[in-house]
Amino acid sequence: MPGSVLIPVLGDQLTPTLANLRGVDRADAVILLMEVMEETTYVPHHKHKLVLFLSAMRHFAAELAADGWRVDYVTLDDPANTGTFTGEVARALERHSPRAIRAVEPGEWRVRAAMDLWADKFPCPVTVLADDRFVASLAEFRDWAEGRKALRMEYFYREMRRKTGLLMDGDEPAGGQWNFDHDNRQPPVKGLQAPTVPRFAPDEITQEVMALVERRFPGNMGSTANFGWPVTRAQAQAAADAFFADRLERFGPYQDAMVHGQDDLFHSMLSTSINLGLIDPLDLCRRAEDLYQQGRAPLSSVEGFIRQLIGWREYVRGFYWLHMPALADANALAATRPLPAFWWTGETDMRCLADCVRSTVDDAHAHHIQRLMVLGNFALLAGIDPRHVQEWFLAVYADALDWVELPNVSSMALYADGGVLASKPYAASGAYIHRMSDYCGKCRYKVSAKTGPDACPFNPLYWHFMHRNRRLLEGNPRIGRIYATWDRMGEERQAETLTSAEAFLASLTFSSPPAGQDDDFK
Ligand code: FAD
Ligand code: DLZ
Ligand code: SF4
Repeated sequence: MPGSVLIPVLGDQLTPTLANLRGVDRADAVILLMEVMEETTYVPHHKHKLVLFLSAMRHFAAELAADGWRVDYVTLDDPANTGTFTGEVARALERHSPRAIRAVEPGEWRVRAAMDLWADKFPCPVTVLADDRFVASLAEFRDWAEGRKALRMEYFYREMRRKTGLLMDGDEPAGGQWNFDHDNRQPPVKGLQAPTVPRFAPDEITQEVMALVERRFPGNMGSTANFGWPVTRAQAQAAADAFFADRLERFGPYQDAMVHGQDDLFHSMLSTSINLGLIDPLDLCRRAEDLYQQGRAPLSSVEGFIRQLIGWREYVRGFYWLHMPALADANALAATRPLPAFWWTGETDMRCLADCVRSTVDDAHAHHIQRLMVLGNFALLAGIDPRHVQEWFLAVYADALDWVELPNVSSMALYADGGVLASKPYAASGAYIHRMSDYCGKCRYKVSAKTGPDACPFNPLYWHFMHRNRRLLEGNPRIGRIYATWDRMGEERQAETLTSAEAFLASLTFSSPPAGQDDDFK
């Protein structure tokens, strides 16, 4: 339709009320969805992640077409596909000769940099609208952050509570407290069993994508055979219904718990649906709040869930855009080690790490505390180069997009920004993992042993980390006291500890990430 408006919609913008679709006359628009090699290969994505994005895009295109929109969908196998968003928009201009392009700002810096060139490159006007699917606009976050010496999520979260009115009694927080964090750290009781999370049988569209992914990305992590993530709005709603019915009640207390083989526990498993735009996080918060008001869910669980969404999720997004592009290269602790090979295979005697990697390989998922206190903690203590860790997290989790992955990995887990996001490093010895999980009992290592070949590697690594970063951390009031304990150990035990850590580090083997795609398609 010459003279219409071209509306590009990216793979994480699958929302019918997206800013560039609102107020547009369906008869005057062409929506463009693009499967492109640049997006499918910028890291070696887990196969579930590839299926999730491509299948959800295809389902969204069908939903829009059924709703009366004209949709132009470019598949990955299209022989004329240029492989980039910019190249595909250029081709679409030839097909449709639109009078204007109307886009929504992308979630990633990399894509934003490409989109910023469109206005000069293309002959028609380009409008890039703000992504208003968040509670705080980027300008609001910037204003909040300006002039503050240290940014802390807790204070931003309170602003978001006030702004949304969620769990507020007038000006006061419901229950008289902003935060029920201390109630949300229960270790798992013996025999703790969580309800099963719904999985969605692949329909014809998903099966086609699964075949495409196996054909073109055979070496990537995982297998499409057990794919079960929600790929439509209806499936995302069903997943949310199951969470509210079966798991929200115990979400709070067991938020930080880990149980071998139970990958989801009481978590919502909704991050993929939220990040793709299949489900609105604010709707989820309101549903949780209703359940609290009806007396059907405890405040500590509901507050904990809402904090993750309007607190952490909003906060890391604002933080990402405030600190990019420097954040991507941050390495305050000068960590240089490559990623150990077992991060790709799970082949390690460390039972906690083996289980977290196994869950990741199986389902492109691990829950928060596994990501932070097992995988992230290990990478921090072992001094793994943040760029390798970031690339791994971005590749292997189905919910991973740069804006949410990077601050979590670089600033939260690895302290690579030197303490801008987190007030102290999330560093812990084996005792923490032992307290919060059932991993240690059957591990080949002894969590109670501090040094020697049988000692839990987290124990000497913890002190190795503290020792080698003393200059940077000693002045930190939240961690500095730990050095008094180290000094009291005496030279002999200190030397033994450092030798144990170094022997473990020397035993690590390294490998490159998987190839990414079949050679025939390179
Ligand atoms: P739940 O535990 O049920 O939490 C509810 C929701 O809150 C999540 O769906 C998510 O949308 C949001 N949320 C919770 N914690 C965070 C957080 N720290 N930052 C942002 N949102 C949060 N989340 C991603 O969406 N993508 C990532 O790439 C990602 N990478 C991470 C890397 C590391 C090292 C860490 C420590 C955390 C990361 N997270 C990431 C945050 C969190 O681990 C996942 O959102 C969560 O595990 C998803 O599972 P769930 O939906 O069951 O979450
Ligand atoms: C993650 C992903 C993948 C694997 N493939 C595509 C794709 O082919 N087309 C697309 O529009 N989006 C994809 N995505 C999501 C994008 O990476 C994401 O929308 C941008 O990075 C946001 O800036
Ligand atoms: Fe992990 Fe150490 Fe426990 Fe083994 S003993 S499961 S390595 S924390």
